[in-house]
Amino acid sequence: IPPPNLASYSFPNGRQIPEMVLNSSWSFPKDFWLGVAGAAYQIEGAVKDDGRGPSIWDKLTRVPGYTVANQTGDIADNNYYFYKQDIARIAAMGINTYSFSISWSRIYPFGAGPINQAGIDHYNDVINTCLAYNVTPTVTLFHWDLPLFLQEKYGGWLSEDIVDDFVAYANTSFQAFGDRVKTWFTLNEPIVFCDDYPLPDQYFKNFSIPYKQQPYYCGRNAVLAHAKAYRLGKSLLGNDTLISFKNNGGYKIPLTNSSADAQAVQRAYDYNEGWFADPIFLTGTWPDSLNDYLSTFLEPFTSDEQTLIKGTADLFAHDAYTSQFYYAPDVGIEACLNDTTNSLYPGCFNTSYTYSTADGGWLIGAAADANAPWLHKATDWVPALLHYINDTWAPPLGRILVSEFGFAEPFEVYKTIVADVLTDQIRSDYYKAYMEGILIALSEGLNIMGSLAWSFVDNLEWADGYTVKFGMQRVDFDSPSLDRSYKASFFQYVDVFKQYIQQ
Ligand code: LGS
Repeated sequence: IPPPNLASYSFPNGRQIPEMVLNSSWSFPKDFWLGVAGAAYQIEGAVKDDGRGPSIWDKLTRVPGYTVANQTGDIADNNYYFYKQDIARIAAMGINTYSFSISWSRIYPFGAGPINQAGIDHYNDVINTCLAYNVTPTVTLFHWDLPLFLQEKYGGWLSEDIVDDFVAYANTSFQAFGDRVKTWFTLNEPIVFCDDYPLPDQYFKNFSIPYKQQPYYCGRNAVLAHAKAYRLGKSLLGNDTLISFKNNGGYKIPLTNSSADAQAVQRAYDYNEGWFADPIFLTGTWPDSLNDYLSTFLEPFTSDEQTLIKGTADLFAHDAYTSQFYYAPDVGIEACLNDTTNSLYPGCFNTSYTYSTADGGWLIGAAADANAPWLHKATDWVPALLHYINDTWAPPLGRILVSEFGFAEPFEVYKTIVADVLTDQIRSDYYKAYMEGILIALSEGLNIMGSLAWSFVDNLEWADGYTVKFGMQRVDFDSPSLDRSYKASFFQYVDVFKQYIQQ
């Protein structure tokens, strides 16, 4: 792939690259959420305790080779038992918001049916502990750990049966915790659990739906489940409660100035962000370019469904880690679209992480990457992406939340000296540049509600097991008490905030 020509690149919203940074005009509003995030299966452990039922991840981690070294979340950070320490430690750093997910299988061990009171008691105490420490809890209902029974009963998200079961689970959670939890995310990154994270065929696939179409059945059911849960949540909890889903995706830069690459970028946004954001924020249905393909096999949303779906988010919660280059397939977009055997169909865009390969791509977005062009610096792409979201999906009251961002420092897992792990310079630079990117967006008038750093501790990075570490705290996995230690990046994250918080 040739290096991109960035010389005459301009942002789609006409935004110019700031030549000089006017730090004096930067500030975080007083009510900015300085947050951290985690998710149940990645941190809790205790997978067989207190009546929890199995989730698909308990089974996936038993599929030989599915995770690195067959690592599992059986113990993880043992946060199920150590949550009080974990909350105390984030509060001590000055964090004001904690984003966690509920394990559906702790509330409904069978996915549906009998409720497990121990699960409700647990999350009640997590929430109460947050409040006792002046930390605001925000809750994600579904962060990929589907109760195994629902997968085996009807194929999980591939079946429309999931909608009612999800809404029942959401209902129970809203009723149990809604008096204290004022921000809810229904689904975490639906594109990832529908498309990017294929479940092994032999275990989970529904063979009555052609393989290539399965992500879109999942997506259809996910949108409906979200919309129904949203409507229910708002009617139960009222307007002071904010509900949305967590979308995800980085800033997309065309590799060249060709119109084909510009089209590839647009198609990528349609697929990656628009698949869920267009129906929920704009139209009640898919973006046109996606719809051209989906309408060949998927029932379109009825007009009643469109009315149900449209307008079911109170903020745009976006997980954005990086910027990436996009370009048209070699054959061109038209030829790609006409070629149904093409593995890229229906996307017809390619993506590349041109500059950093040493770490498998995670480094993209770091200001510290000496080889990164200016456009890769978080101070440039973060505000550009936030403007793009604001201009394209016009969230209510302009509310945008960076609901995940973070950095897996290259080579961290190979460091043998603990002090080297704890002085994580590159991750620190990433956090600083990212927060400055948010400050720039704020100074340009965007309503960025807060930032939730992923993650407050090293944890199970899904199929990567414990070999990819996103934590701002190290966990000593060899110590019996799984001791946590702050890394320098945690201080850096908080320091930028302290430096610019309105007095
Ligand atoms: O742990 C997950 C984090 C880590 O990085 C979390 O459960 C997810 O919600 C979220 O997807 N997470 C995440 N996303 C980063 C995507 C970065 C894209 C760059 C990939 C380069 C190979």
